[in-house]
Amino acid sequence: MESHHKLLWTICIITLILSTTSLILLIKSNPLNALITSEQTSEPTDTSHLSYPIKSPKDRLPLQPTIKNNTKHFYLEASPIHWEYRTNQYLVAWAYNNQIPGPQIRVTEGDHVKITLKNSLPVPTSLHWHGLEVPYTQDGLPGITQQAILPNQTYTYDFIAKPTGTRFYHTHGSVHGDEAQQLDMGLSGAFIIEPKKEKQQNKNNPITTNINQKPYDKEYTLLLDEWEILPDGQNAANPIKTTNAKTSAANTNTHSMNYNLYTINGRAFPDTEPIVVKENDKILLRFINVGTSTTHPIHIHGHSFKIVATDGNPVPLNAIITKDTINIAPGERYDLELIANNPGIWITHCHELHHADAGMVIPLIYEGYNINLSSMKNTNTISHDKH
Ligand SMILES: [Cu+2]
Repeated sequence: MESHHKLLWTICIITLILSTTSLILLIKSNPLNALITSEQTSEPTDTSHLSYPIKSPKDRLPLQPTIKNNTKHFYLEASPIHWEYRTNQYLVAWAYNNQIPGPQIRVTEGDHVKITLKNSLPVPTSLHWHGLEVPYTQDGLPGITQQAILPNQTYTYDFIAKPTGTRFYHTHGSVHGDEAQQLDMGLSGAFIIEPKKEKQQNKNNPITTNINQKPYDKEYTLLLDEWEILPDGQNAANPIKTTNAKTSAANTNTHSMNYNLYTINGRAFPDTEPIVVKENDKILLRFINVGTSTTHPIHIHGHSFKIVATDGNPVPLNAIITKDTINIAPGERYDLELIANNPGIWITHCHELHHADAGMVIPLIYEGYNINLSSMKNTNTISHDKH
């Protein structure tokens, strides 16, 4: 009987040593682990105290227009939500159609576009078309080109979409002086205008035919944003603090631009949705800085890229330069062409490394290498359990 117990103990100890060793090896073998915070977990969290609808990337829906009389009509609704910027980590955001960033609007140059915004926010708001050449009456400036859209009101914008390129839409506030506050709550989204068919065949347009005339295999639109989360978990930009806050900051403007969370497409590392490529793919990366205050030097590991468009406009072929880091200021867009010629697992991140540490990192993964991403998530959970 005693020898049976001894055998069991020996098996237990050997199993423990083996599993600990393999765990250490797993952690060491993954270069991304240095950037992972230990409090991440995929276990369910008690979210009963959250007062707004809880939304995450799985709630994203592509924005499809209603097409009538040759007009593409898009519908947006702005409303408060709890956005899951990391697994089980939430912030109060003001969102278009319950998602951060707002849904991408994608049309062809010359399209007649109508966009109806329903304001379900607690404050008046507006919608501005950044980089689009719209009539000034459609520019969305409250107090200048229109009255702010009051809560529960709708407003329809109407214009011809031009010019081709990476553009975006964002709130312009309710009055002069609250644009930054509203934008810092998350009210922005990409507006991509594709070239007309005849322009697509224009050999001098690097966005469409680019350097060696090979079309892009895949494209990603990446919105960079910044957030200030207070110690009690409130979004500092929120003028209306939730009533169940741990501190009584109700209706106090605590917005001080001490950003401490940086997201790519509404998600913070390690839960940013990765860029997935295939070897030899030609990739178009459309970066848009939708933040209000901070320039991000975006760096891609293991690759160089060509800047093929600035603020949506094609760079002439003889002016295209090659870099691996690029400063992207608030409101700016850069279209980068990347040739997937170095298979493996990489990251793209802000090289203001405090921003990277606070979320602005996105994996760049070649197909066939996904296994390391799941081990990253597993290790993450394990490190929480040990904590
Ligand atoms: Cu940055």
